[in-house]
Amino acid sequence: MVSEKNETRGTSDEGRICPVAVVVGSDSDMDAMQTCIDTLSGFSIKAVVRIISAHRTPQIAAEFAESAAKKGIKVIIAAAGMAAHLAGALAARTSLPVIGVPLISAGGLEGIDALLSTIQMPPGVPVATMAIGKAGAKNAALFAVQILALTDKNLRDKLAEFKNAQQQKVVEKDSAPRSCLPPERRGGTQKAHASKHKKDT
Ligand code: C2R
Repeated sequence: MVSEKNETRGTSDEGRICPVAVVVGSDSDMDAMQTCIDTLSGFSIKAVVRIISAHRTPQIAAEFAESAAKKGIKVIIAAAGMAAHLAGALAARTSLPVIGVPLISAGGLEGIDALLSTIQMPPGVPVATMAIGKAGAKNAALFAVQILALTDKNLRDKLAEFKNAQQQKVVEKDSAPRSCLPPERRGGTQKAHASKHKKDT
């Protein structure tokens, strides 16, 4: 039986409706998924975080998925290692978008086991599967933000800022002096690169 406490935790965090739930199969997955939680926080999204296993707590998993939409959750992120059936099991019981994150688990097959278990869903029950590990954890958060941004202008603006900042970081790194580059590229800016390219063509 699912306790009253579990019901409340699933609805909100500190009395507030959370649009994203981050569900992990075990507390041993929390380190990898902290990246996901931190990325969501960067967009001022506080997630409901739950440890639920389709294998070890199947009843709680079923009840969580079936009641998620009416609790105000809009996107479920499900992360697990080994035979990662968690995302698929939740997706089977809700129409909310489910984003799966395959994780590397001690004793597992470097995440390939979790990747295949998460991505190879039968037709009719989609799970949006991310990359293995921390890259996937971060992208799961961004994908959830993109879904929520469809109906939230504030989030759309924040996503645009995020993309600009990300681009800027790469451009700055590209401008840093590097001895292996030809002299005209050392310490050059993107503009310098563009003008050289123009001259060459
Ligand atoms: P423990 O570290 O607790 O032994 O778990 C977890 O996500 C974790 O990566 C080992 C691994 O088992 C995974 N697990 C699943 C599911 N439940 C737990 N794949 C599930 O329901 O899919």
